[in-house]
Amino acid sequence: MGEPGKTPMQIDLRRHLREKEIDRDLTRLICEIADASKYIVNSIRTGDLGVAGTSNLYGEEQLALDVLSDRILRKRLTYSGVVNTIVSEETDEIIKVDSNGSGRFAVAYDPLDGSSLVDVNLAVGTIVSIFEGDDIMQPGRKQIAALYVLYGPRTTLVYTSGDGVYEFNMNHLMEYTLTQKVSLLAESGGIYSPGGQRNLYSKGVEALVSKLEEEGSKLRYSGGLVPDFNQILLKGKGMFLYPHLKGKPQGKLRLLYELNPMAFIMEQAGGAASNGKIPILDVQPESIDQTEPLFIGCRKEVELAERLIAELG
Ligand code: AFP
Repeated sequence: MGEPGKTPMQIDLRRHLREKEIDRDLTRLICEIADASKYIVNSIRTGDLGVAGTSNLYGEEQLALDVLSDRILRKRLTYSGVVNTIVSEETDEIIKVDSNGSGRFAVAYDPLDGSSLVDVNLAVGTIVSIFEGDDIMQPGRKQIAALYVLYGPRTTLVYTSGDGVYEFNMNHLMEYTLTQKVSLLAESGGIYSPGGQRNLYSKGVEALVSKLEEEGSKLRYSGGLVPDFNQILLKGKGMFLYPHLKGKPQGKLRLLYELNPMAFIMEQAGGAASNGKIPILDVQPESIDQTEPLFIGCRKEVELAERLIAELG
C-alpha cells in the first residue's frame, strides 16, 4: 500500500535522486530548489502583480514577483550549506555565499523567466544552472546539473545531472513525482518557435524559417522560453530559436541562466543547441550578462540553421 496521496508506483524527486545515486550535496541542492518552487508557484497564483519599483541589470522594471521569486530562491540557496557562489538575472554582480567552507556549488538562475507574462496568465518558469566549484564563468559543458520548473496548467520540474533528462509533476500534496524519462525523437518537421522580430532576421535565419515552413512546421511561440522550450522537448520535435537580429547580433537570451541550462538539458535528451556557429555549451562566458543567439531542438534542424547561417549570414 503506497503512502496517502501517492499511487504505489509514484516515485518522488528525492527518492529518484537517491536511487540514481546522485551526489548527496547535489541531491540536497536540487531538493532545496524544488522546495523553493512551491513558494514561487504560490506567489504566482496569489501574489502582487504590481511593480517592485526597482530595475535589474538590463534596465528592465522588476515586477514584484521577480523580486519575490529571487528572494525565495536566493534564501534557499544561501542556507542550503552547499552553495558558495550565486548569479541571478535579478542582480548585477556575482554573489559569494558564506557556507563555512562547505559550499561546493556555483549556481546561476533566472528566478522567474517570462515574468511579464504572468499578468496575462501565460506560463512562466524558473531556470537553474549548477557547476561544481566556485567559478560561475565556465563554459556550459562543465555544468554538473541543470533544471527548470514550469509554472503552467501543471507545475513540472525537468532536470538533468548528465545521465538523461527526467520530468516530475507537482501533485496535490505539492510533491514532485516522476512522470517520465525524456528522450528526443528526431522527427522531421513539426513545430518551430521563432523569437525576435522577423523583419530583423538575417538572410540565413529568414531562409531557415522558410525552409521549416515548407517542410510543414507550424509556429508555436508564447514569449516564454520555458514553456516554448518545454513544448519542443516533450513533443520531441522541431526547434526554438531566438536568433541574431539586425542591430542585435548577440540576440537577447542570457548565456549563464537561460542558454547554458537549456542547452545541457537538450543535449542530454539527444538534441542540439547552437549560437549559429558553435555549440552553446562550448561558449566561454566573458560577462555575467552575456547574451547569445540560440538555435535549440532536434539535431537535424540545428544543423540546418548552422548551414544556412554559414552560407547566408
Ligand atoms: P522576460 O523574462 O523579461 O519576460 O523575458 C523572457 C525572455 O527572456 C524569454 O523567456 C523569452 O523567450 C524571450 O524573453 C521573449 O522575448 P521577446 O518578447 O522579444 O519575444
